[in-house]
Amino acid sequence: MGRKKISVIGGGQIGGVIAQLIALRQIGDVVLFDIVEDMPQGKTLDIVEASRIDGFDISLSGTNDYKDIDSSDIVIVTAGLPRKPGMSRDDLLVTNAKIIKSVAENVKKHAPNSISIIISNPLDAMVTLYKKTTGFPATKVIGQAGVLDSSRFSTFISWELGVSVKDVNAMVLGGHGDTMVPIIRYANVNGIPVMELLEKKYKDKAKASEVMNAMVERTKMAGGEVVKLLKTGSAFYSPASASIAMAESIIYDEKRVLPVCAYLNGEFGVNGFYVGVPAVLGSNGVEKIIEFDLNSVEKALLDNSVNAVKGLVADMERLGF
Ligand code: A3D
Repeated sequence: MGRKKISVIGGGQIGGVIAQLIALRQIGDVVLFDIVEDMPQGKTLDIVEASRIDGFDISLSGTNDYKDIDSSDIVIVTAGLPRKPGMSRDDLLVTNAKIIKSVAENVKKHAPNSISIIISNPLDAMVTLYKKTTGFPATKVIGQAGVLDSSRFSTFISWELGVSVKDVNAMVLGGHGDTMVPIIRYANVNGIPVMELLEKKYKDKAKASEVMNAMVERTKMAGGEVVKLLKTGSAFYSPASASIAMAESIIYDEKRVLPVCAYLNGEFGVNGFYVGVPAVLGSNGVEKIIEFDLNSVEKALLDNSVNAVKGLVADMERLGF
């Protein structure tokens, strides 16, 4: 079996880190595409010149020509503007919709059999537009949001409890906006419910809830927290890592259960929309949506998030996309 070909569309902050991670982990060969002349060529040259030091041996190239993405196995889309301080992800809608439409048309032409992972914001709307423009099967167009949002939630839990983040399992569902839904009930440390550990720590149920709610709120606003600190862009290391976890599950057919932005056909009561849910990722893309029972509070929160996604998609359609 030859190495997989992974094309990264958008060679900015996230695209550059993705290219380097693919090299370091030797997951496949990389083509980094951007409309800015010479920049993706410069970035990939810089990365490949570390190959002797880091000990990787793959092909990395930068391009401004979509022909070079021909017959890619995986396409990771990071093209589009990031947020500036004070902006919501939804403020990027018009600018990034134009970009995603042109990217999708070109991927459809040059890499029709690829599986696409979309990162550009506003995520849920951009995945929807990309799927519509390419006409690819929904199982092969997947959005990255939940892997990162869940990792942020897990990080805050590990700090609060003073335990290794490796033993924390926590999941965030719904749209990738301020309405996202961190699932408290199933958050655990090696199987032990986080709420139980918080109640033991504080010996007070109300205080434990207060601490958990603060972590939930921080998770929902975590992207904005980074934007505010960086001042000139948004998070890029962690979204890049999240997309690599998804790509690896697909390339190695790992069948990991990851929270991803997937197209729903009735699951969780949602029909015909992309929403963040747990799904099995394997060599065919989204191989299965993992449904589980939500309690009434979780259901109401998810419905609220789904409504926000529906509103955003409706706005995008009204704008002619
Ligand atoms: P940035 O460093 O600006 O890189 C974006 C790149 O896209 C630039 O190099 C542009 O030249 C390029 N580009 C613009 N138009 C086109 C086009 N038509 N075709 C190809 N490339 C083009 O941004 P970034 O890497 O920091 O972020 C990229 C996107 O990811 C933004 O939309 C962010 O909002 C989004 N983002 C998503 C998450 C999620 O978890 C979903 C997290 C952080 C950022």
